Amino acid sequence: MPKRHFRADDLLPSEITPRHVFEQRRRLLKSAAAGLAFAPGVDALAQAAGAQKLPGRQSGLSTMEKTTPYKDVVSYNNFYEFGTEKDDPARNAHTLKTRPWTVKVEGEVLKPREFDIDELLTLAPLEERIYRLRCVEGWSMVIPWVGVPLSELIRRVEPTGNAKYVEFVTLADRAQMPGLSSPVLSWPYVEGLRIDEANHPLTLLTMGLYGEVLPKQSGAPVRIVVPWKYGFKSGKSIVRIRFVEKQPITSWNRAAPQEYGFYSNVNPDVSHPRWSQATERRIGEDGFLQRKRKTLMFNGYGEQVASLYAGMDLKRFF
Ligand SMILES: Nc1nc2c(c(=O)[nH]1)N[C@H]1C(S)=C(S)[C@@H](COP(=O)(O)O)O[C@H]1N2
Ligand SMILES: [Mo]
Repeated sequence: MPKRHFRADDLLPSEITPRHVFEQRRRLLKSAAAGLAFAPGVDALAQAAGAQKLPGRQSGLSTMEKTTPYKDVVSYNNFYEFGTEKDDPARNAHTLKTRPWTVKVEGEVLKPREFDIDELLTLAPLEERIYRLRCVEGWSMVIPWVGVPLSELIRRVEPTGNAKYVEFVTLADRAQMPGLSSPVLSWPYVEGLRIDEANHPLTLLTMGLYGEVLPKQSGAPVRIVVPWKYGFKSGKSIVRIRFVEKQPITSWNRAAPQEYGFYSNVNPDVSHPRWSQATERRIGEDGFLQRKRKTLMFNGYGEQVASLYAGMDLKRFF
């Protein structure tokens, strides 16, 4: 893990929000943290859905890009357990029971244990991190996530020297998840990271977004967000975290190994076999005059994470 501290400015490879716009947004977000309304529409929508507030302190690791409108964040989703169309999760995820909820942590650790969702919420001060999320399909969003560094959980279970990888297993319950009747993926949805990736300060154990508890379609009650990797690495509705010696077999890699490697770092130079990854479409901006954005290496987080892959051929380890 790099020793230096990051500044928000490190995260601005392309577009810099004018200072005054950023300051204004910061003030608005601060008032949100204080429990006041912050963006027209957000609160109304969230309240209608019965959402609970979950503010986090502003993180210096946030990008200053404009956030994707809340309504797009909660209506355009990938969560195959609730269907494969983008609007299926918003329509179907109401059957997900998010409490009580525990996450079992096991494998190569000295202190295996279960964490109740309420313990995860108090592991460390909640932070709001505005991160880009870039899907392998070629679209992206900018979302104010709320969570704690995953490293806060990891240090409490004390991984052994054999813990080289971390496997994330998500809920698979046919009674709650209509999508499981389709064999589109092998269930449960499994993802994995190398231990240094899991411990990286950018990797967020995420319980909320836009100042509220995670909506069900967004992976409630707890998911991972790994901002420099394609979105599918960020597993939703996690029930088990296993520390292992061997690289885990992940659901997408198993389904189509030529298309989805284990690393899946955002990389404009490595095309998906069926399409280029050179550009992306920012959700919420689509319109007639909207130009495509250039995909950034490591989704714009290269300065923070490139050292994790020093000496690796990223075309081979895609
Ligand atoms: N359990 C589970 N997690 C998942 C998925 C899924 O189908 N099931 N889809 C992934 C994909 S492909 C993406 S792009 C992101 C989307 O997250 P969002 O809908 O919150 O934007 O979730 C990821 N996590
Ligand atoms: Mo995705």
